Amino acid sequence: MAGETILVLNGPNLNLLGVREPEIYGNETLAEIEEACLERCAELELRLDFRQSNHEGELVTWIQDARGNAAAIIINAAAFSHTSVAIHDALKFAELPVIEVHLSNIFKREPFRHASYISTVADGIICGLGSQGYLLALDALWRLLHGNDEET
Ligand code: CA2
Repeated sequence: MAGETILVLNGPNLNLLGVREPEIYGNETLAEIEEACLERCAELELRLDFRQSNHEGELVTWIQDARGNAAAIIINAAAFSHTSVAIHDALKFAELPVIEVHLSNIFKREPFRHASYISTVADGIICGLGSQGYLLALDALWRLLHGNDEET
């Protein structure tokens, strides 16, 4: 069965997805996004560890623990993307492939969302494609981990 573990981290308020602001973030709940990621991981023979926290320190601890336990990280740090040097430092320390995901196109929104502390430590960034961004990130990581010579 499943091979490498992909840690998918979700930051503050993403537990509210599907409940409010569907015009910005879509209709899907975070549980539905997790389910779609699980299905894609099954196809790619990856193991999924999908988490959400409203607490910066908890996200930092999970990133620290990923070193040696996960093969790569997908992170939507939500509002912490725009504020957290601590998450930036933890991702740097983890020395793992990192893909930053945002549901919305942060560059089409308020100027304070245009800068992300995650982007400078990420291998790739996907934004504006809704929940599809998580699935694209899984596909991209599979290729990063296995090279470009095999087709899925
Ligand atoms: O577009 C994204 O994925 C964001 O990371 C979402 C964050 C926002 O602060 C970032 O700038 C962009 C906000 C997540 C909060 O999600 C909510 C969902 C439903 C209702 C209220 C907030």
